[in-house]
Amino acid sequence: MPEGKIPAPLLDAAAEARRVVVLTGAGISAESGVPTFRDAQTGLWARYDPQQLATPEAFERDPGLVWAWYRWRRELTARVEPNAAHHALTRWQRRRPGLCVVTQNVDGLHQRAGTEGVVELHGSLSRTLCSAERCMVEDWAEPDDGAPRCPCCGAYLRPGVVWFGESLPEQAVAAALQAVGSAELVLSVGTSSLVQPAASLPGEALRRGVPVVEINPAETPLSPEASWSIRGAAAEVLPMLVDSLNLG
Ligand code: BV8
Repeated sequence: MPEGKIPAPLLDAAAEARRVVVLTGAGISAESGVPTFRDAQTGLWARYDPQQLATPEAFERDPGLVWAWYRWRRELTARVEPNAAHHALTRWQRRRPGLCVVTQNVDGLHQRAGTEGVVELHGSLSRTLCSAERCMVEDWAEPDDGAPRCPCCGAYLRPGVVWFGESLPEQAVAAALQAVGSAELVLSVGTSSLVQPAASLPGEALRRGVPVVEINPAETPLSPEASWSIRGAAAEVLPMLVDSLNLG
């Protein structure tokens, strides 16, 4: 990607900023081989709409199908590695401890790349809950088919993620708002900027006069409002940006 793709004023703002917030979506994990919500799911799941599966109604209707989908995603993400975009954010955070990643992703790849203090707005595939008590469950008997049951109360187990129609964890929302509220620069990387309330976070910064940079190969509803909207893949643009900062 030509160096010129990153505007000089952005390089200056990024080099000076001490408090940076990076809002990430499924696109930052695309180059690790994790299908995004808008890409067709692969194989068996190609015929399902993830937005229909990631709901309490789908789980109520067919817990075995929804559990199998999350088990497939958990096994897929366990087989992939963080990519250069995840690693670039870790490098940046090591030079600027005030950098905070706020992610919509549930794949845990930011943490596996060494980024600290990741705010998970939509939970994590690595956590499994009792669907009745909502307590974390570490060990369970995996049935040949169907969803496993809680060893304590017998209710179905569910993934520790936030489904459409469910409220986000209060602590995560508070942490995200606090980070954006004190940010000097916000990046929005690899998200379609469609899912609320995450999609409203960059606007909170813009309203404070804080610059917002979007990195995405495609246009999104954020593109016309962003201070800079860079058309490019996260694993190309983020390393280029971080390497150009001479963070000392
Ligand atoms: C809630 C976890 C209160 C599960 C997910 C207004 C306010 C509040 C709520 C709403 C509202 N309007 C509507 C709602 C309801 C709903 C919503 O936003 N609906 C949308 C569809 C309109 N929101 C909710 O339900 C939220 N709950 O607000 O609670 C409430 C309660 C009841 C009723 C009302 C309100 C909960 C939302 C969380 C849902 N859970 N994930 C799981 O993962 O299975 S969302 C899930 O989808 C992801 O986490 C992610 O957030 C979203 C997908 O979006 P992206 O991450 O952006 O991924 P996507 O595939 O869409 O796009 C990928 C992008 O990457 C693309 O732009 C592509 O161009 C780009 N890309 C591709 N390759 C690359 C790349 N970019 C860079 N580099 C590349 N190489």
